[in-house]
Amino acid sequence: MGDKEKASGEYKAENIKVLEGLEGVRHRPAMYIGSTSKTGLHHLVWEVVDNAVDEAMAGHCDTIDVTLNKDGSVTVEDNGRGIPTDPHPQYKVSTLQVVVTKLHAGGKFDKSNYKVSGGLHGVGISVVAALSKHMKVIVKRGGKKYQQEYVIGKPKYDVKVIGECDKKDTGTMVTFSPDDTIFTTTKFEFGILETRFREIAFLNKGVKIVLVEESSGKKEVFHYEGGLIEFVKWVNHNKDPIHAKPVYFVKEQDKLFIECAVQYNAGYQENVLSFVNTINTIEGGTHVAGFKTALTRAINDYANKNKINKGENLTGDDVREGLTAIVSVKVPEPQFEGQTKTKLGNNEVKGIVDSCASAAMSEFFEENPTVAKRVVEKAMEAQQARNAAKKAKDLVRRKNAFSVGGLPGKLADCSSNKTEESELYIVEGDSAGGSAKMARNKEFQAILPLKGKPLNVEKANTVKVFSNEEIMNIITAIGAGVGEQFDVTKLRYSKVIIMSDADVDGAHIMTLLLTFFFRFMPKLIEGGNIYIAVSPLYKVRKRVDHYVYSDEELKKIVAKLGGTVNVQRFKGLGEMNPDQLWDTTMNPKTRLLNRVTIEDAVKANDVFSRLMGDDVEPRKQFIAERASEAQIDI
Ligand code: 1YM
Repeated sequence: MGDKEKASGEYKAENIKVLEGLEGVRHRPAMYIGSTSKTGLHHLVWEVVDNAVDEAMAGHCDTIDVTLNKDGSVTVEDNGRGIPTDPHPQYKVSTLQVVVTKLHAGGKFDKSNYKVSGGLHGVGISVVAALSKHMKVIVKRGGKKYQQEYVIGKPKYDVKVIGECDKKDTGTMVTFSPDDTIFTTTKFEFGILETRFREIAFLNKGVKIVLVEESSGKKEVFHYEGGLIEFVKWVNHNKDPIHAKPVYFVKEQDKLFIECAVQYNAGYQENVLSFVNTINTIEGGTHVAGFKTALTRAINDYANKNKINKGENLTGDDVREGLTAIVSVKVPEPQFEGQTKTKLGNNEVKGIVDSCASAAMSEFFEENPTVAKRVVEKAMEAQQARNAAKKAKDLVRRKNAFSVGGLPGKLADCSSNKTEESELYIVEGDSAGGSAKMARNKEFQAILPLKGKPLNVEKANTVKVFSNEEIMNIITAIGAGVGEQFDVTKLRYSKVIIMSDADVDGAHIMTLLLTFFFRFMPKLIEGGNIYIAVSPLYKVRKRVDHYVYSDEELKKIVAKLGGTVNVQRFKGLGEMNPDQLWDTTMNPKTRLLNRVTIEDAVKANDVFSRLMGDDVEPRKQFIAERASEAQIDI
């Protein structure tokens, strides 16, 4: 370590704090990586790549290579400074060994460095070592190549020099094979890695990430010099932008780094994606609050100054119709809050983002009056639509005045008023609705039958949405309101279960409803309150009844039972008698429910836009792929 490095305080071996041993990691892996399923497995890659990204954010690295090797292992290589290898003052072994074998060992205590450490990220490379049956690290630093190997986190030998290299050639290479006694699957998926790496590359402009899958020869390079400008265009790629050039600003103030890109499209949905140290903050937080306040103020100021909007001010909802925005901040010491620990809590961030965004937006509007005018006009349309929608809502409310407690007439409510035990079944068609009403347990199951296909909210403006009777029935039945007014304490059911036929029409209805929930009640999805009931396709009778959920399963069962017999195909839920419906789809003891979760807002948004766009093919494909999955990660 040179004197220069010491003086700048970037890395001091004695700064590495060691909290505890690694035994606990193998004992309770889920505590460190969330789960031992597919999601947890991919966390291992995020952990290692995060280290390389930290190095890139600190300005020392510009290329990260990730290779899925033929033998099932993964290699992550960066061209940063290389993990330090000098002896650690306390442990008297190489710092590299301390970093890999001790939990939470990290040297980045200097707050001028941004570190990826939120949610489950940031537990460190030691966790990866502990959960791998084999790991190898090679470091190039100071003209030498060092190596050490580990078996379930334990070093096989001391760090050794294995060769020389150019002094300027530096970096870290980590190869690991996940332990198959810990994980339910050890197969990495190109698609999952691709989505996250694209996001990382957008958020760290200039950083190049190369993903290669050796077995298939697939290769993707993620490298965006335009950063968030390209990100916002990419999110809008299947929408219709109302201005070609996104609004863009970047600012560094008080060790806080802020970057934003904004582009309006002709649609009606609001889409603000936010990140803190490249972590997707699904629940928003102070950075998003600051941005939203600034946007509303800047647009109102412009409209008032230029006398475009007379009278009533535009609200936040008005100015965000058709808005796509990426808000990315880098904070030295982020505080994460919320249910999924994806909400930024640092109070100081709000004001700084607000003032930066205000200045940048106002400047952009002054310089681009045509765009500014279009944006204001769009917000004014939203304002008119909102006022019309309010009238429509009042009308619906009055219409419903004669039904019990303002609830929709079609709702067969349950008798319990305890949210935690109550369930709402949204059922396709009146005939299935009728069977469901007979089949249900009245105590805690409510039934809301739907007439025909629900409205595609992706393609409708707010007036249309709020004057749609079926949609209003769903909103009133659930009871918690929509959008920013959504109040989870008013929720009337803890489970909202979509029950549609196991055919293409049923799957279409399901996606239309999911789109509605995603756009208008995303908190219900985030809170894990939305479920899809999986109903059987066949009944095979031989002494006892077997309910069968797929064609594949049918083949197996028929083979096992020794030839067909008695196979009944259910054409729809309405064809089942109430007993069958109860047994297969409604009895909490025997039914199969898929919980709908939002894993990644960026991916979800893309999926929904593609799903609900004009192109029919991707929709069919999605439905075919996803409809029967055990867990739907939109
Ligand atoms: C493929 C994974 O781990 N790269 C990496 C890690 C470190 C450094 C550089 C680094 C950091 C610092 C100084 C510093 C780490 N160093 C440490 C510790 N890639 C990968 N590249 N010099 C090098 O933070 O000051 C932990 S990670 F603690 F040793 F400094």
